[in-house]
Amino acid sequence: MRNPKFAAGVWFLGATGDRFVKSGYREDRTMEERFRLAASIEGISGLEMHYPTEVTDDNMHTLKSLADDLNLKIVQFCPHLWVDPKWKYGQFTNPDPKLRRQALDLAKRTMDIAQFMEAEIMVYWPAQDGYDYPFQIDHRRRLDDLVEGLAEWADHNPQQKIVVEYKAFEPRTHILLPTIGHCMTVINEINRPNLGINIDMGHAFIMKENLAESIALCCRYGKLFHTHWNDNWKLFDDDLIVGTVNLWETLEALFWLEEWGYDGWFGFDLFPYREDPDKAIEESIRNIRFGYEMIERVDRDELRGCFQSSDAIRVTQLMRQMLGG
Ligand SMILES: [Mn+2]
Repeated sequence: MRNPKFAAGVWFLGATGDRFVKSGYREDRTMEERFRLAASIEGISGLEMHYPTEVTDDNMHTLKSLADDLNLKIVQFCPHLWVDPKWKYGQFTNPDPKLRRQALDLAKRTMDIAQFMEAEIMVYWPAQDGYDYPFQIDHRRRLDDLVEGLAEWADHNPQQKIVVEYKAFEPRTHILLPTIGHCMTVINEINRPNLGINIDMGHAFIMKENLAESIALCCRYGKLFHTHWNDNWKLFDDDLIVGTVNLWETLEALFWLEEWGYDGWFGFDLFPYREDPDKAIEESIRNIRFGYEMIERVDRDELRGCFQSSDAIRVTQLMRQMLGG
């Protein structure tokens, strides 16, 4: 797999604000401008987006035609539940059954539109499903709701692939299903062929997961349907350019994805506040491609031989060889 399929999230192609510069560090772009910007990036052949915020009932036909004209596949299509304050206490796990039902209805409607958009994957990010304080939620009940909600959504259209994207915190201090282990347990319990996982590399990093190990658990059960790429300092979801901080873990992930035969998308979930988003994507693509070149500098069978001998000294030498040493 020397030519991965790369997709860009449209949410960071416009203005990206933080809580200090709320309106963002650059001018915003319309959705049409974001589509065209993505299409101008060498290597990008897919887009990721949300309904009903980025894609709306009014613009969906126009945007689908534009994507077709630009030769861009709609990869990820996601119900944007966490941006509506009415779900501040939970989406599929809201303690109010009416709000829970509304969240599921929006997810199902998004799934219906995903058919029209010919989207490959739908994402469920629990986001507001979680808590901020001890004793704030009924842990037994909220987990029931999450399992039942995901199962009901998956059964709404068994032909449509869904992935759960785990992340431990932000916006809540604790989001449900914070790790690959939590996620796999629930996915295997629900046990639907169309329900899998999206590993966001940065979300794994903030829980000190080693990517290769998380990938192994997910691929063991055939549940790695999608990947999100970025980097961070393992304290917060910084969404930096791929491979800039945790280079070795990223290289090992690239190696193991190839070993597992992963043929899914590489989606960029970056959040460059100050950098041009197209440049941040271009650098991420270059780093991933260069990562493969680095891995290629070492004989694959010799590397596999190290797994047998567990010879860390030889591994160190091979790692230096990857760096050109
Ligand atoms: Mn992500």
